[in-house]
Amino acid sequence: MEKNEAINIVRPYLTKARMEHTIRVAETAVGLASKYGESVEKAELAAIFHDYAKYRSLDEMARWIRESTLPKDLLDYHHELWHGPVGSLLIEREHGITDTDIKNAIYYHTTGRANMSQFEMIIYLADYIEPGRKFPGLDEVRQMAERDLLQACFLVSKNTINYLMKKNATIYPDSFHAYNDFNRKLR
Ligand code: DGI
Ligand code: FE
Ligand code: FE
Ligand code: FE
Repeated sequence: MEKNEAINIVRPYLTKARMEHTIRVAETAVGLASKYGESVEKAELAAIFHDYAKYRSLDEMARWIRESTLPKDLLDYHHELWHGPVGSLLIEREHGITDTDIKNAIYYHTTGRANMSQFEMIIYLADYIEPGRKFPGLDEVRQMAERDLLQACFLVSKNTINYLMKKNATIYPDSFHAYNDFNRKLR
C-alpha cells in the first residue's frame, strides 16, 4: 500500500491532533528505520496505522477482543491498552494488511513485549519520541535513539512504567516483560 492511500484510510478515524501525531510518528519511524536498517516503506505504513483503532468506541473494541483470538485479559486492564491489538486486527480485516512485522509493531506499540523485533522497537520508540511529545526525560531518550535502539527502548519502558506507577495505574504484563527483556539484553 502506498503512503497517501494509508493516510487517506486512517484520517477519517482520527482527530486532527492525532493525525498530526501520526504523521510525526511516521517521519520519526522513517528516520529510525533508515538508521537501523529496517524497511523504510514498512515502517512508514506501520506508523501511519499505529493508532488506527484509537477512537473506536469502548464497546466496539471490547467486542473485537471478546470475539477474536485477542487475549481476554486485556479486558481486565485499562482501555488505553486495547487500541494496539484491535488496530492490528482491523487493518487486516478492513484493509487486507497481513504483513506480520507491521501487524506486530501496531499490536505492541503501547506496551512493548519480550523479544521485540528491531522493527517493533522502531515504532514503539517513534511513538514516544516524535517531536510533538513532551515527557519528562525525553531529551535523554531522543539522544539515545541516535546511538542505541535497545537502550532507548529500555528508557521508554522504564519511564512509562515509572509514570504509571506514580499514578497507581495497573500495568499490563507485557509492559513488564518488555522492561525486563531490554534490561537483561543490556547487561
Ligand atoms: O496512543 P498514544 O497516546 O500515541 O500512545 P500509546 O499507545 O503508547 O499509549 C497510550 C497510553 O497507554 C499512555 O498513556 C500510556 C499507557 N500505557 C502504556 N502501557 C500501559 C499503559 N497504561 C496502563 N494502564 N498499563 C500499561 O501497561
Ligand atoms: Fe497508541
Ligand atoms: Fe507508545
Ligand atoms: Fe501514538
